[in-house]
Amino acid sequence: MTNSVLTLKDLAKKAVNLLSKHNFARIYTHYDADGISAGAIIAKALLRAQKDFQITFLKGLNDFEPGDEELQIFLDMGSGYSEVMSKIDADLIILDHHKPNGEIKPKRGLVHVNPHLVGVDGTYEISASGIAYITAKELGNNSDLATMAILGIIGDKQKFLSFNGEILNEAVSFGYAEVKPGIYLPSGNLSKALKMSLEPYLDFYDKEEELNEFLSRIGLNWEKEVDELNLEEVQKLADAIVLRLLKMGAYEGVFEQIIGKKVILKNLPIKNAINFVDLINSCGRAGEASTAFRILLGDEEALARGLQINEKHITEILEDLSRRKKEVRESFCIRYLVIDDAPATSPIATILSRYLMPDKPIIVLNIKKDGKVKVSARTTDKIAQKLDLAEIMRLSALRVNGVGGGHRVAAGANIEKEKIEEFLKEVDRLCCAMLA
Ligand SMILES: [Mn+2]
Repeated sequence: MTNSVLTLKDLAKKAVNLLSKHNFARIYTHYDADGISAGAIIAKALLRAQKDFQITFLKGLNDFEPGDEELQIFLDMGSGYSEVMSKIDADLIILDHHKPNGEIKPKRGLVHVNPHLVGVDGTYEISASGIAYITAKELGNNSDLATMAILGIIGDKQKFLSFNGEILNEAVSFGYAEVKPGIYLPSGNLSKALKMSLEPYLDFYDKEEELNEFLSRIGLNWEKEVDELNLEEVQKLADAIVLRLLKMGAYEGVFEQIIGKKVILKNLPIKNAINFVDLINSCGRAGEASTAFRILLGDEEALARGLQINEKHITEILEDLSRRKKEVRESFCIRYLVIDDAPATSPIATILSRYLMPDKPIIVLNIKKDGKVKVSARTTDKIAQKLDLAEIMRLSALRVNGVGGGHRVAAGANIEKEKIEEFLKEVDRLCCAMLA
């Protein structure tokens, strides 16, 4: 039910009202950069309000067993699982930007803060960490947490428009963040940054010679630090990167996202926003979401550990990708890749859909050891103008007794191994139907 009279801020106020009745909250959040940042924002705000919490990081709510705490907060999840939410015997706060699915019939108090419920776009204009930030500001003087919300915005590949734009403006005007001309690249020397970057993915991993040629053509030394390039050097590098991406056949929509500005987070332990997002995602995928969470709360030991996890994880992804890209199959309206027990499929799906094969949606199916299949579906926002991957995943999974959902450009599903063929056929059929 849409209630256009209410705003997100009104809903956040209601959430704070419900919060005020409790001294302890059980928090459940998603294990990616947006979810972990949202968790850190709420945790900090609760601590400052002298409330206690326990936080758990989840991949999803499929096998969810609720605890018996009086107040349970769901971040970056919950909206799509009305049945699960309706069974929980506790006061509930849901701060989520995924499309609501069905009506939640709460056993006790419920505040559901979701942009879709108030006519705001939840795909590009606000993410869970942005909603958490708006809520935190209603709870106390928490505007310094805007920089954590920025991590979630970047992590979910949203745009700095509308609510997200306001969050960035606030962070800048209070001096917590700075926007500088630059390129979206991790910090470090040029050679390493160009090789290890996932967004933009530049396809230099295990292509040492090509990389040397690339750098010498633009007259830059590989040892030069990315953060120390002057404006002229940034410009040269940006031009060369655009040329390379064009040659690779990358989706042109990535250019405006990676070239032009660079966000510096002055009040967080890692200043380069891109690096921080990569690190949080790496920790989450490595089963170390709590390490990322502790880094956000300022733990220095956790930071040292997180840096190691990140380097190892990115190397694994790049290696996996260079092996698997030849195995991508094509059908009428999609491309797909079936892999066995990969460490992470979503970055592979993202890179394939944005940088290497952007002309059709890409479906990556990861067969886990227990026979369950985790599906990641990705496409560009250009294709997503016509087609909704969340809907396609939901319907195709439903057909084979699985579950699916997500966003228009990035969605997923869980199905059984025996159903892969039938599932892919349905995905292809629905994509063709929507694109026609
Ligand atoms: Mn999210």
